[in-house]
Amino acid sequence: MADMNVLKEVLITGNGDKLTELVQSALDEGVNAADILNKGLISGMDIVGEKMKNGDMFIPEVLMAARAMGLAVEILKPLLGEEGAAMGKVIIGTVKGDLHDIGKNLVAMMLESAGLEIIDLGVDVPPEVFVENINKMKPDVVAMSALLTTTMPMMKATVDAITESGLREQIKIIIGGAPVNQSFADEIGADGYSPDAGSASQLAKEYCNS
Ligand code: B1M
Repeated sequence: MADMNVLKEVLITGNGDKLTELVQSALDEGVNAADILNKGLISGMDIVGEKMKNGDMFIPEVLMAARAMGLAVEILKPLLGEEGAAMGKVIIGTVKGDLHDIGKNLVAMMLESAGLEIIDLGVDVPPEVFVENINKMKPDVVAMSALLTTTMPMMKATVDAITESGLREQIKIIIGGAPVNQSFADEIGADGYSPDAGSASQLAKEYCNS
């Protein structure tokens, strides 16, 4: 039977080929795709984070683990979708100064599989680029991701820029990422916060339908 500890170990070593093999065989054994993602890949990435913090892993190794995770997520992607598509348009991006995109990509993937149209602005997105795209693309929801405590203030700067541009009333703003929470969302004037990709998809659907 698939062992999530082995999967985590392989993720940490950054061996993408071995990881995708393990993910495929876990699926073949009937393990649920969401369990592989949450109990294997995301929890493996948490260990990578700990090792990074303690100086036991360095940036090139973390990048290899991140790349391996991306390959594994590609396999899971078609299996994580939801039924019953809701219509709506969402702009998503990681805020300026922040290059972390694994969580943002997972959120984008869940939203897409929930039937929403996604405009992914990528990483390191300045407030004015969010504003420009809201103007041009007329989304229902804007989703922002930040993984660094130092880039959290950029979420407020982005909300402020959207407000100053006069576009705030036309959209809902939702935020997420490891260092942020509901009270930070309230503090910066966002409409909502989601701790993970699944709940982000629920929240975005709600806002698109409201
Ligand atoms: Co970085 N990094 N990193 N890193 N990195 C963290 C975030 C860190 C916690 C590691 C640590 O020290 N323990 C730490 C931040 C400390 C802090 O701010 N308090 C850190 C640091 C310090 C740094 C650098 C400064 C290191 C350096 O250069 N000295 C540097 C900064 C670069 C920059 O951004 N300017 C840096 C660089 C990198 C890499 C490039 C090497 C790589 C990123 C590769 C990539 O993304 N393509 C990397 C990685 C991989 C991590 C860790 C290990 C893993 C992040 C991850 O992908 N997690 C991370 C430690 C950790 O988080 N455990 C760490 C898996 C992912 C699925 O989870 O992104 O949380 P997450 O997303 C979740 C939820 O948060 C939520 O849903 C997702 C899925 O459920 N969510 C949203 C996310 N966005 C959302 C948006 C929403 C809703 C929900 O919108 C509505």
